[in-house]
Amino acid sequence: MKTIFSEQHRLRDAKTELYGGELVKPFERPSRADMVIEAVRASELGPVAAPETFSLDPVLRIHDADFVTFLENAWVEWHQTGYAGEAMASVWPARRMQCRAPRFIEGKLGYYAIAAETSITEGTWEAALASKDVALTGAKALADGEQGVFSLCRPPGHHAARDMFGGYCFLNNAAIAAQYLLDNGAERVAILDIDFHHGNGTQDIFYERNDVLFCSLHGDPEDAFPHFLGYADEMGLGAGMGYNRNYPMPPGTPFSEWRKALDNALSHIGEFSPQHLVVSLGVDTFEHDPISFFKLTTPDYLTTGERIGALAIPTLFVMEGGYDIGEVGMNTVNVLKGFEA
Ligand code: 7XA
Ligand code: ZN
Repeated sequence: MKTIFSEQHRLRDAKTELYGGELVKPFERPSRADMVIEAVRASELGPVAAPETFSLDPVLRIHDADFVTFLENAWVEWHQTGYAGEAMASVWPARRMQCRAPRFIEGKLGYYAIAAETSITEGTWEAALASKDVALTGAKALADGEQGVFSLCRPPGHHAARDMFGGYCFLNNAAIAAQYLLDNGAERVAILDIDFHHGNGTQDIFYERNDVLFCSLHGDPEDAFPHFLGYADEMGLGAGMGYNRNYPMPPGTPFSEWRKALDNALSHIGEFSPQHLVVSLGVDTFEHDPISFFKLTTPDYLTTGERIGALAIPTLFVMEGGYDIGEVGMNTVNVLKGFEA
């Protein structure tokens, strides 16, 4: 399997994340991608290629133009204020207030952010652009006939909605890739999100559509970020009714339970009969992940890949979460190897 990877991910190197009431070194840091690419190279999974550069057109198929302009200019606008720290949302259009984007960057950050942990820094926009190129290059290879491709995206994307960033995400790489596949011949694309966190952005983007089936396995939002989306009763709306499936699971969930949800999602995907499958691949379901609460072990990722591969649908794996611990590379590669087995 070919891996698409860009060194430009390093441009996303924030120094601060708001976590537990403190400003800490971000969990979403460059070494994550370095560990994954190292494991890919050591595994002889296949060639590693740099991405092509795409225009903003495929991004604007998913994201609103004003949001894209905001992301492009946010760091410069923040820096010009003279604030000493990184650009961080601290005020929101809360209930019974006006939901509009104000002129000053502090207000714009709150308007476009889903949460406060994700600071915007110099280089963030450039890294997000490169990450979407990684996803689109993988999607193009799939459209050209590849059976499986790994887009090692960083920064990740699944929390980004058409006009919102947060949860370490800016552009929704998986959604941009899925739309590219639809725009290049596919009639139906399924997205399977196996990151520990609910893919609120992806769900929101496709919620009223029946050409994209979205299935997400994740920590119950009662207990886990993003808290305000990802419940089991969110099934889609209008034409999209029935094309959204959520599988929230409680703290401590082991693979024996998680795999039942996976099998259920895979059977829906099989019935949907898509031309392509996009997997939002997060490995923060791992038992030792520092910010999550499932109990998957390293061999479980091999089984997960095998089960996805059994569908025999051309599949693009798009990297989402999974934090900076020794096993992050091996767990990711195990999914890809299982898929190919
Ligand atoms: O898949 N998404 C992530 O891994 C990022 C979740 C961000 C959680 C922040 C909670 N303080
Ligand atoms: Zn996650």
